[in-house]
Amino acid sequence: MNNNQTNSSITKQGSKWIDECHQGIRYGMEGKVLIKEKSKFQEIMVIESTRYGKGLLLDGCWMTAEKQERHYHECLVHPALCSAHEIKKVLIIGGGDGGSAKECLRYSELEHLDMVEIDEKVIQISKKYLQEIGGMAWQDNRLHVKIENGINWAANATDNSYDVVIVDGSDPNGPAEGLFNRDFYKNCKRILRKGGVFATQSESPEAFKNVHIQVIKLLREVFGNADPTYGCVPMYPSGWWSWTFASTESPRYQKPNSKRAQDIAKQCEIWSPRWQAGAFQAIPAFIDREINK
Ligand code: SPD
Repeated sequence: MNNNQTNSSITKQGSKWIDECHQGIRYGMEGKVLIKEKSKFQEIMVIESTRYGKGLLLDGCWMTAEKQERHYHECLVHPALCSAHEIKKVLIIGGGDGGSAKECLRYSELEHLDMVEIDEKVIQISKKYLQEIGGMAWQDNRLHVKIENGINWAANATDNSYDVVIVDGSDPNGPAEGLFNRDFYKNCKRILRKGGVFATQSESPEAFKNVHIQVIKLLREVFGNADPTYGCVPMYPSGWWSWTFASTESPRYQKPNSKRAQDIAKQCEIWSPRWQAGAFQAIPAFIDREINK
């Protein structure tokens, strides 16, 4: 039997194909649209998919889905939180669906988590439709949600005020554009404490090759140490995604603290110290050449 369906008219009743179109390729899921609204910043859509549960799109681009989110959030959060010297105070810029916050709040050492999300509607809609993604994060009194522009937040925050800074934004067009530039990265470095770690989603090495390379190069210039990791998020363009980590004194993000890692790995679907070691090694040759020349 052939399970591949290439004809968009063959869908379950009431479902249709919902696609992100990128560079002449469609990345799609079969499902139903539950809500489609315009906020001050973007179009927000939640769908119920046949395969990956409920999913979120911003301006027509896939952000996350219930049965995919751990492929992304675990890989963004745990290399940073397992390796920073301390993790008492953490900042997430973006992350309005709550998935990164949920991963951060697994650490009992964490005392205070600021989440700075520009679009309040993303949070409202995620709380209502995507409860599985944020889990209990929204009820955790260590989480402090600020509705603000993350670039301004980083520019105005006090020096040495966070142990970890995580950037969980969307692609570099629309509201997330300023999360990919030097001034923003300089502020992130300034607000990190000694022994701190910076983490950002850094797009696809295939579908967003230039942005991906630029992020790594800029972070190396600003922090001194920065390295990408690679993994699989099937719903995103090319399915091949990256997260880049940076720190000042040494590439400490490559060495998870074994006690923390042991506790967290038990709760993870994708991340483990072994996954992390492999992910830092699995640099595609064409990217390796570009970032080291
Ligand atoms: N092209 C997709 C980029 C999405 C990166 N952020 C996703 C947000 C999930 N919390």
